[in-house]
Amino acid sequence: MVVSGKSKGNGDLDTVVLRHESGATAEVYLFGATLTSYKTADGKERIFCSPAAIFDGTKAIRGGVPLVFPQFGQPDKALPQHGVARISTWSLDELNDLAEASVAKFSLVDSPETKEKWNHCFKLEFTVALTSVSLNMTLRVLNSGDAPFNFSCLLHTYLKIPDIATTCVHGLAGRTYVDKVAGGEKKKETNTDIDFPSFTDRIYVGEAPLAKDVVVKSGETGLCAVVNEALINGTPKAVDVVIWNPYEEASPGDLPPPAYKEFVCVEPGLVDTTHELASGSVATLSQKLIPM
Ligand code: TA6
Repeated sequence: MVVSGKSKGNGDLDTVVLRHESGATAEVYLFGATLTSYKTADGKERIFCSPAAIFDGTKAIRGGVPLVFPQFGQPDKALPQHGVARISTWSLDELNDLAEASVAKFSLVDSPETKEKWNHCFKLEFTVALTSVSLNMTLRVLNSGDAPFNFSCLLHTYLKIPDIATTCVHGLAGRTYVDKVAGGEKKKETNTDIDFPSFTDRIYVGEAPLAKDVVVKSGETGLCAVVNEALINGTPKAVDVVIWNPYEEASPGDLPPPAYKEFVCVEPGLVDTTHELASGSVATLSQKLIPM
């Protein structure tokens, strides 16, 4: 009987390894609650992690699924780029091996350190559910304070692919996107399949249908179906989808070329605008990976 459990990863950092009876596995670092590996039952790795990722707790792990909260990018200079969630150590609250899924739940609450940068009370929960055919990740944001706050959140998923030159993302045709490579110009997606001939950094803005399914393909071969959705107080919200590949020109130091060739980021979020969360209210953001 395979069982999930606590382990140690790179840099001797605490991790949780999820093992499903099908043979599928996943690994999550308590640092940032960063999922760094998802292997399907056939043993194939579906998540990209940089070979130069830093595992000493001084900066976000490069790759996997970094959790972005309470800001996307760095509009508030008092906060780190992409906020505090991915650079904080989370707690493991639950770990259950059920027939249908192996599930781990992590949490992070505000602290003097976070309040120094962002003076609000919150509780984050990150739930990972591993099944024989899928991986479901849900980030839950609770405003545990007495006053509303404005926030953004995102799952910064690095999907492993054979080659960015043959990869495309299907399902965003017709959507408006913010092209950050073109200075934030708003454009309309006219392509059925988005390919990646060069540095790409786009926010596909949420609209109806509010949840958003895309398919990542290599040539005409489907690699992974990706289901993205968001709710606030149980009401579906239009989920934004960020698509990123830095190519060599925008590759950061912990992502030395040619690593950019091996991943595409497909990132569900509430990021195009900030969202207000009233005291006691809850937002959830989820992504389900269904490898093909
Ligand atoms: O994926 C979108 C993005 O905001 C890009 O603009 C780029 O900054 C990327 O995230 C990586 O950010 P990081 O702070 O992890 O280097």
